[in-house]
Amino acid sequence: MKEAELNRIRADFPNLGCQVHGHPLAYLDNAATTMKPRQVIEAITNHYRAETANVHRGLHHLSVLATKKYEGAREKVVRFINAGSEQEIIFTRGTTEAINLAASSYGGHLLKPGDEILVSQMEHHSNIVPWQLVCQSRGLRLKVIPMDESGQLRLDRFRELLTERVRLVALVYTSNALGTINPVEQIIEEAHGMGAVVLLDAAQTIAHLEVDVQELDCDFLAFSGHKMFGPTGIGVLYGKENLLEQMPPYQGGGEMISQVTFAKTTYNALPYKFEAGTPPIAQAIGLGAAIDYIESIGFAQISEHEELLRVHASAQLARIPGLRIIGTAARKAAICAFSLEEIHPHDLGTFLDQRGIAVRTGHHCAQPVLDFFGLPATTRASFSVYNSLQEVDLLAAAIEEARSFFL
Ligand code: 7TS
Repeated sequence: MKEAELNRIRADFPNLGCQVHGHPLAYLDNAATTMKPRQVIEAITNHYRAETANVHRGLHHLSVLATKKYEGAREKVVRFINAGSEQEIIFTRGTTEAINLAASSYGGHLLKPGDEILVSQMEHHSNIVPWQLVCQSRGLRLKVIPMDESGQLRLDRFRELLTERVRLVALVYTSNALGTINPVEQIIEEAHGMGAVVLLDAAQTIAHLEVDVQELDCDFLAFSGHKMFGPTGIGVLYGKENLLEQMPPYQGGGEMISQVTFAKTTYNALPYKFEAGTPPIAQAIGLGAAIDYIESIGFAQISEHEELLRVHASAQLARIPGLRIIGTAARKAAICAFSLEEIHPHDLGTFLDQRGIAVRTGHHCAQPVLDFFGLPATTRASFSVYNSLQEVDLLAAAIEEARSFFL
């Protein structure tokens, strides 16, 4: 990307211009959440400033307008991931709630005792615990696809585990702790061959790669708005219509019903059956603006620039003595996790923060990954389209400095 183009993109993100401890911010914690462009901030504030109303509930002007914008955001999501229709897009609070919805409604009602669910060793806790809960309550079994030292799934073991008892595979598309991009196309095809459905956790993919649910043929897909330049409090569960039709509601309340009597309640049509209560209206509108923003840059440019950052960061970090990159899969996103000799990641994170560099340290809500590598925590730099090669250099120089300071 030309420098002028990068500067133009950076100028859209007011928060990138802030100072931290007297240094310009270098924001390298994009896997946790991304910054928001002014287009998204304006869409949200405009709703609250000039167009506040509840949706689907009023005939008055503002309510009609809010409904149009809220449903317009859903149409944008349909186009963005190439879903079949609006019926297949359920707004949730985020990836976590999307997976909980699928686990509770699909896992809790359409799977039978003795059925098996496959997850991988590199899942975020939000794609482990909801399945554990449903396994406990329904007598299902959870099995784990292991990975190798590079952080790639053991496909040989996946094939051994994939028996006809496996009814569902829940897999992370891009690992937040390792950066690994899993071969989801192949896994979906093989799982379908055994009659299992597949849920993809696309939280770390959605802002970085084009996702086409019809081409992938995944059965469910979950993602969060706040990791794709949108607000917190909004996410999506995509599900194939025929599956969502069979699933019972996840929560009860207003909006999700057709008729309520004390004798019997009937439910609303898709997707409203799964959207009980006043939905996150401003957040959905913000998500729609975030989709417009991503499309205005284009995935070609996003992928090219992030790949440049990944290659440069991997090379710069690899030169630092004693630094061990955790996650060296052949296909990786711009997420670089590492350990540095005996320096505790929290000490390193604090040291970097003093220089304005924001990284995340800890287990990244993926404790089984850290257990596998025998580490209590790692330091993780994760990049977005607005990061620069200079920020990578700053990070590498500050790590070198930390090395001399701590060792
Ligand atoms: N799945 C993956 C792969 C994630 O990385 C995360 C959040 C989630 C699910 C949960 O998303 P939420 O929006 O519902 O919370 N990951 C991170 C992270 O890596 N650092 O902070 C949050």
